[in-house]
Amino acid sequence: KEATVAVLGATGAVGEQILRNLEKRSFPVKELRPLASARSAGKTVRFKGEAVTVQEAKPEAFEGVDIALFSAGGGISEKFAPEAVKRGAVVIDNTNAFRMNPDVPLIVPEVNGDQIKNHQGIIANPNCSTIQMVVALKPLYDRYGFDRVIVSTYQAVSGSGAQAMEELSEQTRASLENREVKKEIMPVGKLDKHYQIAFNTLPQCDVAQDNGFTLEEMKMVRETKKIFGNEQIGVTATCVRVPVQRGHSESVYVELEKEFDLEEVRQALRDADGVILEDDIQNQVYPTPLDSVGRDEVFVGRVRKDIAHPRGLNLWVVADNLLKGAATNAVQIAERLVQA
Ligand code: A2P
Ligand code: 11C
Repeated sequence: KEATVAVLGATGAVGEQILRNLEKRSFPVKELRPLASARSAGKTVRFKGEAVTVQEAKPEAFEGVDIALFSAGGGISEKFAPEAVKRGAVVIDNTNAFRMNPDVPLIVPEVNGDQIKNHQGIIANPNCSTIQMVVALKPLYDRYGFDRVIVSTYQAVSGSGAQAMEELSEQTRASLENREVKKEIMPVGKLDKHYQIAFNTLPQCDVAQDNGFTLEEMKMVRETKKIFGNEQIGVTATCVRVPVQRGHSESVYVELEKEFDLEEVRQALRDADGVILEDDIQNQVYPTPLDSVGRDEVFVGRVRKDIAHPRGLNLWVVADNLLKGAATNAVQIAERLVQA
């Protein structure tokens, strides 16, 4: 079925990748409607070799839209999702606005794609660092079970948007040229205090919560429970920003419920939907964020048995945060909607 598709945030880091993904996957687009702020109205975006004019996001812009992909920030989603749904669109929302709403399915197609049908107009795309972790853990959860995950992330600046990518480049140039390093965005654009990200790591992605964790860390906790449909799964996360443009990496540790054979674990990962195993440390084979750029899959390496716990398993999980972490996952959900 052909669909009229709106992309809200079409000029942003994720929006741009949504357009590329719709093209690459030959999504049946009847009409594309790129939407952004008033600042971008009249600019054009490239789609299937043509320049398509960006419109200002307004409620009327959703008239006649079948599928609306949102990636313009949580506040914008809260404002426009009800307007789009009222006009008959299904919203696939990339922000944190509706993820924990019980009426909104939180979907990673490889893990819980069967729940897409339960939507009432809005489907949420999980946070990028959650998506890649649950895709890698799904085959292990099904085969061996677990109720506790310990994760540390190494997150690229593109998770904070196009301006953050520009800030990393400019800070790197300024440092190397002994110019003043301007600190305006990282770690969190909307906070007043900023740190240098070039040649540094920052143990903060998103705002602080009352419990001492950051919102990014708490997203990993809550979203993992919801996606697996198991409130008993405990996640403890430390989310760190690193001076990488694209591609999030994660050190993931799980204690499996059943005994496991390492070769069997590797085979389960090889067989899993959306996973590519790159695991041979003796020959220096493992995934890196740079190699993940432009790829839709989740890459797993450094698979090893904990020395201190007989059922402990360590993994290194890498994915392009703008693709499987955002645009690809959203377009995969849209594909299931048009196929239904
Ligand atoms: P614009 O380019 O007009 O500011 P990123 O995550 O890379 O920072 O991108 C954010 C996206 O969200 C951009 O496409 C941006 O459009 C869009 N956006 C920001 N504010 C608004 C708004 N008030 N209404 C609609 N879109 C917005
Ligand atoms: C980051 N994970 O890397 C964030 C970006 O809740 O969708 C995505 C934020 C979100 O900073």
